[in-house]
Amino acid sequence: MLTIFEKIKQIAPEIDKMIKEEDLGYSQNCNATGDEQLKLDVASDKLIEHRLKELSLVKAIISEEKEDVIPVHENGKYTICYDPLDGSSIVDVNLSVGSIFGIYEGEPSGDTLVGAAYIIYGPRLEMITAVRGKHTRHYKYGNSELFTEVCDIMMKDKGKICAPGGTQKYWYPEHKEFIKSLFDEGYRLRYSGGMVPDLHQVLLKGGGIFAYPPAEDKPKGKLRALFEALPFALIFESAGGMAIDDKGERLLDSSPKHHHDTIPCFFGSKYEIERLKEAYGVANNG
Ligand code: AHM
Ligand code: MG
Repeated sequence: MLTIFEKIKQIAPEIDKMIKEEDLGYSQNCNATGDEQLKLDVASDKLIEHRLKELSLVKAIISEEKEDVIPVHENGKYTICYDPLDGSSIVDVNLSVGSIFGIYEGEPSGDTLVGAAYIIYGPRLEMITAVRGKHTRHYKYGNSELFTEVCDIMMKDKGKICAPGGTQKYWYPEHKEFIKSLFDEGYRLRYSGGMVPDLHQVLLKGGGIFAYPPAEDKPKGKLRALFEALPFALIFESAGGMAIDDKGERLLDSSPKHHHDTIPCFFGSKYEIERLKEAYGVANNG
C-alpha cells in the first residue's frame, strides 16, 4: 500500500505541472467543455496509467475515463480505480481540481476497498491518504520537491459548513427541507463544484456536510461509486467522519454492479449525517 502512495506522490507534481504549464487547461471560443479540457483529462489519465503500470503489485486498473478494466500484472494484489482529473469542467475558470484513487484488494466494492488517496491541485499541492481501519493523513508538497506529512486528520462531531451538490430545481422535497434547515441553523454555504476541493474543505475544517443527493434529473446521483464516492467514504470514516447513501446505509457496505455506476452520497461529521438520516426517514439504518 505504501508503495502505491509513494507512486501517487510521484504522479502529483507531474499532473500539477501539466495543469499549470501546458496549454491544455483552457477552452477558448468553443463550447464550455471544449477540446482542451478533454486533452487534459486524457493526458492525466495516460500519465497515471503509465505510472501505475510500473508497480508489480498492481493487478488491474480501472479509470473513470475508460470503459474497460485494464489488466496490469497477473500476480498483482490490488486493483486501482481512479478518476484522473475530477472537476475538469472547472479547470477553465482556474478553480482547484483533483485526482482520486481507490485501492481495492479483490473485486472492487465497498468491502474490498483497503486504501484511498486524493491529490488536490490548488494554490498548494496537497495529498490525503487513508488506510482502512488506521488513519487519514494529510501531506503537503514543499520546496524540496517532496511531500511532507502535516498531520493525521480527526473530524469533530459537528461542523459549520454545507456543500450541497446538484440542481436545486430537481431536489426532492426532503432534501430541500434538510438543506434549508441547516442554513436556518446557521450553516454557511461552501460549494465550488469540484468534489475534491469541496470535500477537502469539510475534512480540513473538521466537519460539516457535502451532499450529492438523488434528484428528479439524476435519481442515482452523479458521482461514481468506485472512483469517487467509495474512496472518499474511506477517507472520511478513517478520519472519524461518516459517509452514507440516501437509505442511510454506509457507502462502504455498497457493492456497485458496474464499474461506472453512480451512487447518491453524503459525507460529513456525525451531527449532520444523523440529521440527514432523520430528514430522509432512515434514522435506524446504517
Ligand atoms: P465531472 O466528473 O464531470 O468532473 O463531474 C464531477 C463533479 C464533482 O467534482 C462535483 O462534486 C460534481 O461534479 C458537481 O456537480 P454539480 O455541478 O451538479 O453540483
Ligand atoms: Mg469525476
